[in-house]
Amino acid sequence: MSYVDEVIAQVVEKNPVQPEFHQAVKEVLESLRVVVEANEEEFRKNALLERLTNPERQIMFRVPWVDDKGQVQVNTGFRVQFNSAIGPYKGGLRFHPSVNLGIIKFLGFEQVFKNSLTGLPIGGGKGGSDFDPKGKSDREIMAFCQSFMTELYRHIGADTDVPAGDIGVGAREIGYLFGQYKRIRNEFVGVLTGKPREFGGSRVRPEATGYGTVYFAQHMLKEKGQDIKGKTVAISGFGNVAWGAAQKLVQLGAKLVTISGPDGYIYDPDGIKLDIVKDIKLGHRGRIKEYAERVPGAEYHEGCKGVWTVPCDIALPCATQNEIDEESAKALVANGCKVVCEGANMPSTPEAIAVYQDNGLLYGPAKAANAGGVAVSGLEMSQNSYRLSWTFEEVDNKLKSIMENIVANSLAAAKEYGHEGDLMLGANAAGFVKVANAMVAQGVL
Ligand code: NDP
Ligand code: 2IT
Repeated sequence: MSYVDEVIAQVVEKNPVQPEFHQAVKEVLESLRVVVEANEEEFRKNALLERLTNPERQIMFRVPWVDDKGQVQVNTGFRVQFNSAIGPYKGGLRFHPSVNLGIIKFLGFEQVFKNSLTGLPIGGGKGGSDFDPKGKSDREIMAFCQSFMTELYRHIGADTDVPAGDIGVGAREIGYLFGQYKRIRNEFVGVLTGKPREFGGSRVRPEATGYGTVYFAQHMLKEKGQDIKGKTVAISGFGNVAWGAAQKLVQLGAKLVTISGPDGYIYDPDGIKLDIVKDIKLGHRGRIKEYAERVPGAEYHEGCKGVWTVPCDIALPCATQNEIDEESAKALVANGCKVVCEGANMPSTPEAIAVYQDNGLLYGPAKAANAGGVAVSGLEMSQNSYRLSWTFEEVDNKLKSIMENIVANSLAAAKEYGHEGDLMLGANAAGFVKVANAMVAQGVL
């Protein structure tokens, strides 16, 4: 059996009931086959793939908190410190009822390669809780965040592990988490990123993931001599990433025709009006259905998968994992879609990716295309260390060049390993090689 297949089999056997983690490992290792084969003896001797797929540390803890009725609630907290070969662990926190150890491990594993691709000195980690922020009062969110940090603080630090946001964790949650860390440690340091601007947050961080995904799509198209201007785009989600992407698309002259939530989607064939979206989203944290009630000609449809059945040139999945399956991928192709660029983490199933490949779509894989968020988090860490704050233009220009470099480095790696134009293989290879070299250089850890 080849080394790659041996390690995949071990991961499946040793990590039962973690299908998302298996999926992420299989995708990376299978596309790294050519790289591994070229160095098989050295990698095997160093047990490099076994070490790469085993987190350095996995922390699980109880999070008790009191709800508005005086009832004690109990959730589970997670932090998986996956790999620190090239820098302190870095990655978001997800608060969503679906969170379990396997989901956090898939996200942490992806984060290792993504962070390497940014070119910044950051290792990979991820955390979160099965806490559901939906429908909770501000006080309940604060109580939960304070309890969560009362355990997490002992495992993190500005030079050890620097969490940020992900699904269900935005500036409000980061604020409460930061406050509690500062109170317990009596230290004002850059231990979290995605902070509000008033206490060390970087400009552009709220928009960074979405902006970065659109910059990535723009560079992919440019490589093919095409412009994003005038293209029709379908987006899923209605959160941090979708909102950043929507704003940048409209600025660049693309036509955005959808947004979506877990229950349904909006289709506005005349182009989504961002001022209305902003009012619903930021004005009163409302539901997307309201958009169709306010905009003549816009339609609301039940079911989140339908968003992939509208005619479009470009699809930007920005909601969650495995949101595009084989059927949705085929629907995209049938309706003329030529580009899929992933804002969410692992939004396409392996079968969907095969459909993109078989039909010659331009495919920007998540760990490359959504790296803009963590990249600006890395820039926030630098600004916090320097105790200064860069302008919007400075950060945005750095983000643009990081995304451009990721496209260029991934294409170069794809070419080096004989798969010209394959951004998935190229991104996995480029991200992996740096981490692998650092691990070997640091000895048996
Ligand atoms: P948010 O919580 O801000 O937004 C998530 C959005 O997706 C919400 O609108 C949510 O709706 C919607 N959603 C959740 N589940 C589904 C579903 N099954 N179908 C359709 N819509 C759904 O999270 P983010 O925008 O931060 O994260 C979105 C994705 O991007 C995730 O995969 C995340 O891991 C990834 N990502 C995030 C980064 C960041 O910087 N925040 C960086 C890189 C990747 P509702 O609120 O109604 O549940
Ligand atoms: O998936 C991701 O890259 C994030 N949620 C952002 C992580 C970060 O540390 O900014």
